[in-house]
Amino acid sequence: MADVVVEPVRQGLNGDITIPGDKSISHRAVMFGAVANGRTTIEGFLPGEDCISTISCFKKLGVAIDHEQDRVTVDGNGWDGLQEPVEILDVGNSGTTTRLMLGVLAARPFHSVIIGDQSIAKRPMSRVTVPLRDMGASIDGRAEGNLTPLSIRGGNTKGISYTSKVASAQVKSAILLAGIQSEGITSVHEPFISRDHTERMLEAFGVEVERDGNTVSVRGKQELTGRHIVIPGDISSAAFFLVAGAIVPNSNITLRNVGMNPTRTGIIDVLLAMGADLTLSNQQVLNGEPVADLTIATSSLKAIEIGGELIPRLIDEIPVIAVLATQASGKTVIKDAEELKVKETNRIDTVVSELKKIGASIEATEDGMIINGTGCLQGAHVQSFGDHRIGMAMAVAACVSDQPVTIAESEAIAVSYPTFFTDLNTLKSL
Ligand code: SPQ
Repeated sequence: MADVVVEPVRQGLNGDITIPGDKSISHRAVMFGAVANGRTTIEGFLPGEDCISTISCFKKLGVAIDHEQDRVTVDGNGWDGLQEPVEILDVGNSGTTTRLMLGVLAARPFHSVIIGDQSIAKRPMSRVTVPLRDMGASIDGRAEGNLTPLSIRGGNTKGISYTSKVASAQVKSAILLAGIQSEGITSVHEPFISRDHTERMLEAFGVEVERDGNTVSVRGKQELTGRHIVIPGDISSAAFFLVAGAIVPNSNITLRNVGMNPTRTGIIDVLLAMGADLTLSNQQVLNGEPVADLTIATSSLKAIEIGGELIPRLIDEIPVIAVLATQASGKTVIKDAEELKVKETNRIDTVVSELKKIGASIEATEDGMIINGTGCLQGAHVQSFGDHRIGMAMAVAACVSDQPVTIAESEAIAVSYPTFFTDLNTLKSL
């Protein structure tokens, strides 16, 4: 369990870094390549622990995958190329791997078992297992199939028209992945549009996807065709440096190659609404995903209210948005964000408890948090609780604290951003 000490930044953060590959898109590129016909080559893959778990699970399903740094080659043999695994599929810390794989396996005519770490063992899976059972899969596990380990006997699934209570890309993706293997049409309706990387990438692999407002539909029995995929940088990783650049005095940094999918850019809307000095350049489209370079400089910020349809567009950024709010004048209110309770940790509780330790004026609410921007943070010993985003949010807070902050279990950061501290040090040294 590694402690890391993060020093306050006195001279500003300056220079430019290239943001590593998007985690959500990296998972999908490997999964879709694994069930496609032919070779898929991936460039810009995120070699974080979560995405490595996805590779390891699909290898156990008999798929030939070659991985070196940010390059991956996947030799898929279609849906029928997946083989009954003789080993348990270990998803590590990755909710995306768990839920999307459930969708794939629900329609495969064999038995498989999914297990994960202690955090995964607490995360609710019935949001996926219930509709997949309705489609015809047999799935069992602790708490009536809500908790891992989960045992799946798939096959003979039928299309479903499903209304999800939560805006969740993992729920939507799992059902669509089962749907394109099943008889008939499958539709998923969600209250707000969640990230749409599955829809975009399925189309890139040759699948027909229909979108109508908040509803996505696919026809069953569709095959995917292998292809070349270039993955943009992860805006959720960029968010830590966007916030650091906005709040650390005398900063001016450029983040290159950041994915700008509109279902993910809530952090940009928040920064601009708070008054951040943020500009976009080099805008282009890679495999149907928009990308840009982002330049941010220190500025004075004002508090805002964040809720509604914005929440799914920035759900993973809320821990670092809370840090941003500590430096904005006035009261920032984050609401409609109950989903934070079922992430790697209960991120309402963990953000509030750890930011309080470093002197923030912050209170938890039933569906979010309220932060009074005092601008004052102090040195302390904080926990990541094994949650990568809590660890990185605390590191950003440390940059504007009066004394160093020690972060326990900092190794969790490797789940989504293995080179985080290298990039932070690059920006400190220029
Ligand atoms: O994969 P995992 O563990 O669920 O990761 C997180 C994260 O912070 O990296 C959530 F804890 O991101 C999810 C995100 O919150 C990744 C994701 C995806 O790739 O589809 C979708 C979101 O979750 P959800 O439940 O809203 O679908």
